Amino acid sequence: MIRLHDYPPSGNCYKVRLLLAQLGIPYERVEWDTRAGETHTPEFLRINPAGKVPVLETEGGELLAESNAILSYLAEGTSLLPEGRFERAQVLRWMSFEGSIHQPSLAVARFLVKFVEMTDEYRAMLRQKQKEGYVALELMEGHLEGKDFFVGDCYSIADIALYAYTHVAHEGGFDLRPFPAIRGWLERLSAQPKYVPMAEG
Ligand SMILES: N[C@@H](CCC(=O)N[C@@H](CS)C(=O)NCC(=O)O)C(=O)O
Repeated sequence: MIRLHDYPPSGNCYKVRLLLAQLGIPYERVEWDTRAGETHTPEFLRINPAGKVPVLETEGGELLAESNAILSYLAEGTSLLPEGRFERAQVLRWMSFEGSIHQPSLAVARFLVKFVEMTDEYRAMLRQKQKEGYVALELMEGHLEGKDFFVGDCYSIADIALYAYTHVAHEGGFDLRPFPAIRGWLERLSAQPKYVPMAEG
């Protein structure tokens, strides 16, 4: 059986749990408490030398790190990863955007608000991350106007990748009221069959 090396509060791990649930794939979970440093133990570093979850362990025992790589692996051959060359590249585009612009701002802001004891230095960092996060949200809003999903007319892993930290953006101090297209898209995603929320994922 597939095994997921997981940490429940992590949006990156939730992306994988959401996709596994929607594809109806059974899996085992091994939890590592990142805040207690468990992903930097010799035992975990053998699983991922980068010291980060999620990591997927395939049925054959292969190890795959990086949430968006895991989404691509699991979605292969399903409707969640389009077949057309251009559409697949668009999925990659939005997952790259998530990894390079969206996650480093929205996920880090959430981390600072939720998990870090505030100092002046962290407060300044939070302000910067929120500024960058709003730029990412503006871009998403512009793209989603008049569209149901990020790529073509279909729900894809690009949506799942971006959903994870957008639906908890308020936890990082973001106000989504000025973003009606994003709010509509969030509702559409949570209405998908076999949706699981983050806490129960
Ligand atoms: N780019 C990676 C980021 C993974 C990541 O930052 N994981 C966090 C939890 S959300 C982690 O394991 N942090 C532990 C640490 O850095 O010590 C991905 O998309 O999977």
